Amino acid sequence: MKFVDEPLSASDPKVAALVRAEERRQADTIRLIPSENYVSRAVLEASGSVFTNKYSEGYAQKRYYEGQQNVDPLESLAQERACALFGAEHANVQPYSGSPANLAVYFAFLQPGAKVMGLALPMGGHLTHGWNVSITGKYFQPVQYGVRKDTGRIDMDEVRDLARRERPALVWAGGTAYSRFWDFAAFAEIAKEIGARFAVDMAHIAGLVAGQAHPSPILHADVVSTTTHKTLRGPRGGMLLCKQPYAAAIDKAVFPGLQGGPHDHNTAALAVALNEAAQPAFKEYAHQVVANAKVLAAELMARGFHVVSGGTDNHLILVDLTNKAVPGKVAAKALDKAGIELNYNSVPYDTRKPFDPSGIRLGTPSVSSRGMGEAEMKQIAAWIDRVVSKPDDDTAAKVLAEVLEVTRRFPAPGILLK
Ligand code: DSN
Repeated sequence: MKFVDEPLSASDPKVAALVRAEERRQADTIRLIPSENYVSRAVLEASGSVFTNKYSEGYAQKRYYEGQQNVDPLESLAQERACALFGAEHANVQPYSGSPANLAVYFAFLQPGAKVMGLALPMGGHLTHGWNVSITGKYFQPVQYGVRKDTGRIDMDEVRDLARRERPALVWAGGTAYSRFWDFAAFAEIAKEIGARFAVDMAHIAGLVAGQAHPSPILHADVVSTTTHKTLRGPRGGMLLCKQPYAAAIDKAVFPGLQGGPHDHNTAALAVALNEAAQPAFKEYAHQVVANAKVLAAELMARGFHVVSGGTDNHLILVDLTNKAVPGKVAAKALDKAGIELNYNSVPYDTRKPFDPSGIRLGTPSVSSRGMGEAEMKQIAAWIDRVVSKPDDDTAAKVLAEVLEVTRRFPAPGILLK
């Protein structure tokens, strides 16, 4: 039974080496993928705790396994912290991630074949809001709204007209590549008028909502889904917040409807992250994320980059590189070599294919967690410009040397390099 007490480095040097290498990569890189972040050491410690050993199907005081003396208070604590942080009436902290959380919304409220309305994936929406390759677009009837070609923004008159014409049973707001405020009140009014349920997927902006740097959907939506690992800076996972009358249906949809045992180690880490997000420092962080994104967007535009919608209200920037004559994938791969990590992304009305699109998507949650500010955003925009203007190995190597000098001045949270 030697393996039981051996540290990872002794029991599995191959995996240990990959963990060390990933720590080094995350520390040395300017990470701009807007859905990623750095968790604290406390969140990492909780997610690597013995709660990973436990099964606890059910909910507090109503479990199907014994030994819940610590899981029950843990899950209740996470629920209380979630409700307090977001001003919600009920929280379910068991969804494994965002897609299962969203699927639970369908299961709670709809019959197969029902009409659902959401922002189309190529316009900045999410797969699970009814896109055709997703189960939500195959088992339900999708109605998709977009953004205006001239403004890059959602037009609420178009959304209203489409909703009145199609009368979906569920309306989604929320997306993965939309950089503007959502008019949650207008969506709620439209859903009410047609007798639809209104769901908000706030995965990308949850941390901004928690830190009051973005309007909250809680009072407007029947149910709010979120992941917990993006701007919220928690472990990988999902969460549903809803009004009390929907609590039983949502809980039943998550378990036993969709999932088995919750991942209690993630619940522990989520409880820690929710407590961190309730601190005054997190409010400062959320505002810095937005301030940094605005500076980065403005600096890119000053260098001739076409930022979709002409800027950002949140943590995210979508850039159409068509005028630079460099495809998104070429730019993203050259930037990765230069130590600047982002993702290639479709832009609204893209004429290129999703696997080789015209744009890049970037954001400021991770660099803001490192304490970077305006000066660094200006520097990052200049680096992006240099690499996109000349996406070759020589330019990437020169920029990488400068990137390393800056990343070493801003240690990555949660990572103790050995
Ligand atoms: N993969 C997430 C993102 O990057 O936005 C969405 O599910």
